[in-house]
Amino acid sequence: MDRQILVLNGPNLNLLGTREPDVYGAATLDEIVHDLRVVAADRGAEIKAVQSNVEGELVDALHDARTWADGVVFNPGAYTHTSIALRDAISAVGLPVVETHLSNVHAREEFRHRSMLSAVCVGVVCGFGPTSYRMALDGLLDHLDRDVG
Ligand code: CA2
Repeated sequence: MDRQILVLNGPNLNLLGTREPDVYGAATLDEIVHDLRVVAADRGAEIKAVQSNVEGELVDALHDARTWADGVVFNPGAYTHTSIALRDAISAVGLPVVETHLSNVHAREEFRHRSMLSAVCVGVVCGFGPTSYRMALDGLLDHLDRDVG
């Protein structure tokens, strides 16, 4: 059966392509997800995409993923830097999660340098715009291939 991947996006990422193109690029979230579906199909994987501006809904999406997903590509937005609830949810579900960012958070404000989530993720990709998502998906699928052996 095809691998099932959750592509999860946090607060404000629904605005992609409409504002701050200098920081976050011109692509909309729908375009990014469409591109990921093409890449995923090529590798025998299927994507379900969820975006929420609500921290608890992101926790719920991670809990739900435990019942159907093999792994998660996750851009937690600003919750990256604050959310112990999301960190606990990632640990609790035990799915491989790749923390993914459009921008290079380490080249930005000091408060973006710290992630509450990186330590419980299998990997982190940042700084490549929409390509970050593709790299995260590729890395996740490679990780899953290795896991199965
Ligand atoms: O670089 C990333 O992907 C971030 O996760 C984006 C978050 C930011 O808080 C993180 O530090 C890094 C912000 C997402 C805001 O998205 C917007 C999209 C269009 C217009 C305005 C904001």
